[in-house]
Amino acid sequence: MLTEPALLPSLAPQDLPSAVEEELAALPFIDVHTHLFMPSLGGLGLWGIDELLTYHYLEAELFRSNPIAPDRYWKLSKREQADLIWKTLFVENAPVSEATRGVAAVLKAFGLPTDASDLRDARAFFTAQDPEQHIRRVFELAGISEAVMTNDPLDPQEAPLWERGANPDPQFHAVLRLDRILNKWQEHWSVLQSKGYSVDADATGNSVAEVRRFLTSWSARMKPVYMAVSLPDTFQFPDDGVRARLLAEAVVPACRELGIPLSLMIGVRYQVNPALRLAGDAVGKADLRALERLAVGYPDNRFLVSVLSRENQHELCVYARKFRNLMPFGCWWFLNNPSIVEEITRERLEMLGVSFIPQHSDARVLEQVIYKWRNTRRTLGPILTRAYQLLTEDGRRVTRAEVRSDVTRLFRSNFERFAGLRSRS
Ligand code: RAT
Ligand code: ZN
Repeated sequence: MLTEPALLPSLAPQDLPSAVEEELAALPFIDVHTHLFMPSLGGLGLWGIDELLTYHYLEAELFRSNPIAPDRYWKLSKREQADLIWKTLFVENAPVSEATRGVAAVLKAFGLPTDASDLRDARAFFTAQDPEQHIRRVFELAGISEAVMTNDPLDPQEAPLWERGANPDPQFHAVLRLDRILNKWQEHWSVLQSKGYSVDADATGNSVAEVRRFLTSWSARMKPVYMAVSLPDTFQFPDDGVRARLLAEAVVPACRELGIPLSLMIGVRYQVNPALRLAGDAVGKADLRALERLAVGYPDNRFLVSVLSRENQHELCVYARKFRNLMPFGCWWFLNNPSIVEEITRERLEMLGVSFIPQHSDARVLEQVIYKWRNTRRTLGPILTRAYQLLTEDGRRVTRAEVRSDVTRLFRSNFERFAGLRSRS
């Protein structure tokens, strides 16, 4: 039996909501997956009102409420696109969707009008910001201490910046993204070849060893906290394709040697409507037996896993109960809506306790972290409170220290430990 002093001072049921809310507000979170960039890669980073409005989540919504043909839309300048989205989704309609509401929340956070007929004030505000100071302020407002980037060594814009030696920044962590190598080998093997790696179109001969050499060399340059790939709903492992071979023989051993996890984001149906470009991807239910084979086949590797289909979420929890080398993270993309986040997070808490990472922002535009993390705190507060209320009703009160420790695990230390962050220099 637990002794009374260990439980004291326990929280009375009526104090639970505010205790949870305060702990969530006080902790600086780690944003474990974004598309943001540290200042030394600054040219790549998106920020400001025009980028916020032309986020691909909003572009998808534009085409539902405005008759403009995608072809015509893509010919407009960024400014004209932003004006059109503002007029359609914010002036002619109330911005009630998750992605539109987010823009309103960002404007409000900076004291800008949320119901203006045009973007003059917002543009003037963002243009006046010093980029580096602005990043620090946005992180403060979002309640995050660090953001994990997505860094593509085969991106023609990004790679040269790293090759010249990009200055690291303590608020940003790098991630070696593998989509071009694992999903688009046919289009990219010759790029590796042009960089001095002896690879071929069918990934035969030395190719696998050379890909591993490439990953090792880029890891030395980027110091990634993990490697990552997004995968289709049709992903199978093992199979006799190039992807599975490169995964098994180059990526997995490289991650193991470096002591870093591999992040698998599974369930995208790429370009079901190519006319929408980035907004043209959809979702499909995946066969998570592929994940099972990775987890069981490589017990010394660690896998961060996010699945895009709502239908796969329960299975992912079951697999996480079987394999401690799987870490479920985030409610990704089409799942990042309060109703779905709530369902998934409750399921995870019920099945995994606090041994998972509830959310990442996936921000592509700097200021999005403000609304995305605000929404996460708002959704998570009642869910955690409810879990503690049920526990209290069942006779076990919780202490403030326990709430703090749970919140810390969920939004910081599960990631730090799983990625081995603390053991790095
Ligand atoms: O959520 C998104 O913005 C998607 O377009 C993807 O970028 C996804 O997050 C990914 O990293 O592949
Ligand atoms: Zn992403």
